[in-house]
Amino acid sequence: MAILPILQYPDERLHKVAKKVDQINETIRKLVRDMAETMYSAPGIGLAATQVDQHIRLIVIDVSEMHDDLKVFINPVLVHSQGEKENEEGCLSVPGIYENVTRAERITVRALDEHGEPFTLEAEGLLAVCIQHEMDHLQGRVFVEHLSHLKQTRIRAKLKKQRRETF
Ligand code: K1U
Ligand code: ZN
Repeated sequence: MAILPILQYPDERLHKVAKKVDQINETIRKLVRDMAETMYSAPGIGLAATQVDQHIRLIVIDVSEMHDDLKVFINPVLVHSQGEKENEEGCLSVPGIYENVTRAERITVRALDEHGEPFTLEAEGLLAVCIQHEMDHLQGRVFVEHLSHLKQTRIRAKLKKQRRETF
């Protein structure tokens, strides 16, 4: 397995729209394992292929405390959403920034697993927030782009300062 580099906002590649996976093979399963290892080591609770510069519709998520409930979504489709709720979000591509975003409270998503088996999942709470955050990544959208232009400008300045101080 391997830990993959994660693209950092405002890298333009984070704005690419991911393409459908047309064949679920050993290459895809290796990417799933590498993305899971990258997510767990970050640490994070989700990761979209876009964030590791692979522009295909693939997401991994594990919101369990014990890191023992990996969920793999290939070609996910949101089939139902209900309600609205504001939640604090973070992003491995925007380190150190946590902001409130309003999203659907309950969702139903259809996807394929890493063996190509279709499944339907109803989610609420952190899992629902995380699925919507990761599906945004597949559309080339980073969570800070839900915020005002003023907040986005401030976040970019903060990240620049953070990076100047690190390197
Ligand atoms: O997409 C990503 O960069 C992953 C992101 C997912 C996410 C978190 C919170 C709300 C919505 C989506 C993260 O995992 S950020 C890190 C984080 O939230 C976390 C890290 C360790 C333990 C618990 C949470
Ligand atoms: Zn993210």
